Amino acid sequence: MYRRSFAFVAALAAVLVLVPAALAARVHVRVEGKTQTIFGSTEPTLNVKANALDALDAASLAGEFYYHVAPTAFGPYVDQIGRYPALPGSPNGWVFKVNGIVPPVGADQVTVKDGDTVLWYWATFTGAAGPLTLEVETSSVRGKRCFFATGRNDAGRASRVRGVVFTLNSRRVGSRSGVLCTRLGRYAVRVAKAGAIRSRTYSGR
Ligand code: B12
Repeated sequence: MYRRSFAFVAALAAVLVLVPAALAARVHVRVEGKTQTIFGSTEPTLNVKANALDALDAASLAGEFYYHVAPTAFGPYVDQIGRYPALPGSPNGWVFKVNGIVPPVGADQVTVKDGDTVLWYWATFTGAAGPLTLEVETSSVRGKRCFFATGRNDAGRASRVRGVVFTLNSRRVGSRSGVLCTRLGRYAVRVAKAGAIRSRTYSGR
């Protein structure tokens, strides 16, 4: 009798542990700081409880970095990630995108689902619009591997970006055109440009 009720309690405990993990969404998360990547240059997949604020929390847990949430009239507001706080009165601070778009509401209001990508980044505003977030597109052209630097605006619209620096297998290569072609092979590539948010690291053949 004692043994049977022990087995029942153990089974119940296992269910209670497994159910929340099963309910969590599997989400790609990256955090780009002012001067370097704070978490997840390859956008690893994390278990995220429900929303874009939880995605930051999951990354903070996985990457052991500090962040701070302030209560405001609009709701919870992330006023610091890592070393840098968003100073009151300054136009710069922490912004997030989900699947390449800046949502017009707070992070706790944006529910995420399996396969989504959440990017948190330090944004410096020079005008009304935020900085472009960079991506690398790739294709093979006449037996060569070519990389194309693309920038996405707040609404998620993509355009070619010129005057960039690619980091190709740890080697920095400037490109005025925003295109870099090299021989076929294994690569790890990312792209950066002053005033834009560096891309994730893409790797493959
Ligand atoms: C400046 C500003 C920012 C700056 C803040 C810079 C800084 N150093 O603090 C930056 C660019 C960082 C920013 C970020 C965001 N913002 Co903003 N921001 C504004 C703006 C233009 C002015 C706010 C202000 O300075 N008020 C004056 C000061 C004296 O009052 P305050 O209460 O102390 O203001 C603070 C809070 O408003 C806070 N704050 C700023 N934005 C947001 C957004 C949310 C959701 C929360 C909870 C707090 C918050 O920062 C202010 C300064 O410390 C307002 C529009 C407006 N005219 O109000 C939008 C506004 C508040 N932001 C908005 C949004 C959506 C965001 C983001 C969620 C966008 C995103 N997807 O990333 C992020 C916040 C993410 C996070 N970090 O948690 C919306 C909020 C809508 C809503 N109903 O929730 C607004 C109303 C713009 C809009 N019309 O869409 N923002």
